[in-house]
Amino acid sequence: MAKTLKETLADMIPGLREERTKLVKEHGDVKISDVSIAQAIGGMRGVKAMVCDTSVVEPDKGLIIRGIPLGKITDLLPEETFWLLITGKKPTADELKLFQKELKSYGEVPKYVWRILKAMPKTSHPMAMLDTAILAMENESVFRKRYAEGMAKTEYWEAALEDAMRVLGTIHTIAAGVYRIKYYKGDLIEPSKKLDWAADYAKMLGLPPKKGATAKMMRLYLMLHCDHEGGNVSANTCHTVGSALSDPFYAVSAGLNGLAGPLHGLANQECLKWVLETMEKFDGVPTKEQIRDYAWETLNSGKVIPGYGHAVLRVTDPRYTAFLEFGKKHLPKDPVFQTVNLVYEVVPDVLKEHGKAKNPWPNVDAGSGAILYSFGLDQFEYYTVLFSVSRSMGMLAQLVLNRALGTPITRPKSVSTEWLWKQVKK
Ligand code: HAX
Repeated sequence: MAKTLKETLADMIPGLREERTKLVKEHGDVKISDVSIAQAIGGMRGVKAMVCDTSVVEPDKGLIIRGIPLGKITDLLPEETFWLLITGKKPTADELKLFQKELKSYGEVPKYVWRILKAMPKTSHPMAMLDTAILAMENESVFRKRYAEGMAKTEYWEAALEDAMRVLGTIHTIAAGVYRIKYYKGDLIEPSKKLDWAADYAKMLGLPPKKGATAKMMRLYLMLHCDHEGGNVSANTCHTVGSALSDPFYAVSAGLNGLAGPLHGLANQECLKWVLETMEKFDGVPTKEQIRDYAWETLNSGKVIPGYGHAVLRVTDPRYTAFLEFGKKHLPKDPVFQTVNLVYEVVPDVLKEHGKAKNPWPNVDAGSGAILYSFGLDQFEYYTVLFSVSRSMGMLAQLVLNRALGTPITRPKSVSTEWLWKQVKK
């Protein structure tokens, strides 16, 4: 008989704990990184000082989930992806079915969450609404209650998993509610008892089904944004907050606040805006020469070209490639998608000539907005909410594993500028 996620994790965790203890006891002194002044000042870029097993990002390959390059698993459902992230294996058909059923049993959004969202100013950013809702739901935290009752350290992961299931089971419903409340789309749409996570989200947003293509787009979108190893702003923030044993509602809400930044998740809203501005300026699909001119105009005015560059990647993001393939299949004649394609042909050379960006290639955000736009999601500032629904999977998988492994509170050492000068003079 198929095992639940909790049973599967319970089988895995003793081995993982043993491995971690062995690494620290027998090899704890092995050096894995040096830190330069440039790195200490420059956002710790490249410093290896945390462990994350859910996925890795190779500069020359992109996202690899549990040893599998992203390009090979883009057909996984988000639920299968979450299972893979947290357990390291794809679920069997029976495990998937059981997990989907279980996830639905955590799907109730408390009424006070809707009241809070409806009371927020209509000018609130949808990310502020989503993050507030998740934080408000902290009231439901099993982790917090059990901690107050004196739960043993070895049980932290079980309570964290309970909360993780509650966040995952409700975040798509809350996100859809944010959309409908914020953009006056009418009454909230109830979750379905049958649809998978992504298809249900698309339905609750109220998007037209387009003969099943909308559900396919949403599955792909939610799969592709699921995780990006541990050091990015949202994952790292969630990790740090969770390491203080703040429960998963606090930690995920905090991580999502980081995702709301324009250099991180908000870039997808900025990116489509840039593409549409180009189209508006040149009255339709621009020529390559016109895109080149506009790219230089953007750079010369001291702005970045959104959707291009990355802190780790040094090749075209495989997530961008997956969107490109989807677009070629489903939207070949869409003018916005055609413009995105042209931008890809022009901007890397412009950025190379500009000479600043270490990576002139597109990241995930360069193409995702065009796809969402053509499926009727024309509220750009909402795009990061979709990203958040997906990224909650990675943050939660990492968090549950960290509680299972007893990862201690994060506390790197900071140094003063004066101390840096002393090192320079030594
Ligand atoms: N356009 C113009 N300049 C760029 C650039 C771009 N797309 N990407 C990097 N640069 C510039 C940087 O601003 C920096 O300039 P300064 O030295 O004047 O500060 C210089 O090139 C070196 O930066 P880098 O080392 O190549 O890049 P960072 O690791 O510092 O930053 C960013 C990575 C993704 C933030 C950066 O490439 C950027 O701002 N890109 C545009 C915004 C974007 O697409 N963000 C989404 C990233 C994906 C993501 O996390 N999504 O959630």
